[in-house]
Amino acid sequence: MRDQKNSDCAVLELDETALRADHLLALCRGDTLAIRIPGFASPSVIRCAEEHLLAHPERGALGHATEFTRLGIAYAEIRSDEVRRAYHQHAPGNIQRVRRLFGDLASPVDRLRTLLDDVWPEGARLLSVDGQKCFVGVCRYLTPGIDLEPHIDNLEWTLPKGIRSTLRHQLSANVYLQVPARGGELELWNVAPGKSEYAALQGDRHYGISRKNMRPPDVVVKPDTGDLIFLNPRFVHAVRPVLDKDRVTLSAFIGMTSEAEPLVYWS
Ligand SMILES: O=C(O)CCC(=O)C(=O)O
Ligand SMILES: [Fe+2]
Repeated sequence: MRDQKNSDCAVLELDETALRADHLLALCRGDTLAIRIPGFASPSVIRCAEEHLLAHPERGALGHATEFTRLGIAYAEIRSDEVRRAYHQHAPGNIQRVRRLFGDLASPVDRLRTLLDDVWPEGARLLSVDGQKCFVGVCRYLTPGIDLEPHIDNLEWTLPKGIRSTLRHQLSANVYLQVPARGGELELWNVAPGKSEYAALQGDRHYGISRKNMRPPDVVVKPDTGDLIFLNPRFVHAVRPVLDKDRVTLSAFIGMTSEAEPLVYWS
């Protein structure tokens, strides 16, 4: 298990135009725990999200966990062939729904996609699994009282049987569209458990690690509205309980095989 106490360069704060492939590689290696790009979503994009996204009529409960709501099915929710089919079938429509919602403005998800394409030597593209397009840009709503327990994320857990991922690294990217005044901080640990270590920390929980089994986080980041934050989800991370209003994000995972291959993204 990687477990180094070194929070010197824990969070790198950058302007969008300064982002380079090396910064993403540093995140993959665990040299930095997060990259924060303030103001990635402009005030007019935020206003548009407030008008059209926050109370979206199709906002629904997450398949396996009704305390979380989201817009669009995420790959990590796939537990059956039926959901897998629905996921791919609705992927293009779900992408277009977020795009349309921003009207004449570029959606933060599309801006993230082009940013990754520009930054990475071989560009970036939407992930396909077995020839089928994935969705990207799930909108997650954490309502007051809700938190995300310490956890890690891994694409491999929900790939169809017989399909192995060639990804060497996975990153998370979140654009913060609404942040509560109190709560909703992102907690990061400089700890990347392997499969069996994670299972041991988890016990018989259906997701995540109990907070009492973790030391205090190495870094706590309070996102600001409009931020884009990248993190490495193989390192344990969590979100503190949201207190006064919904915490709303647009979210994507990013996969990396090598510098000679395009990045891939999905939700
Ligand atoms: O919403 C956040 O700040 C982080 C969510 C998360 O768990 C992830 O991006 O992997
Ligand atoms: Fe996560």
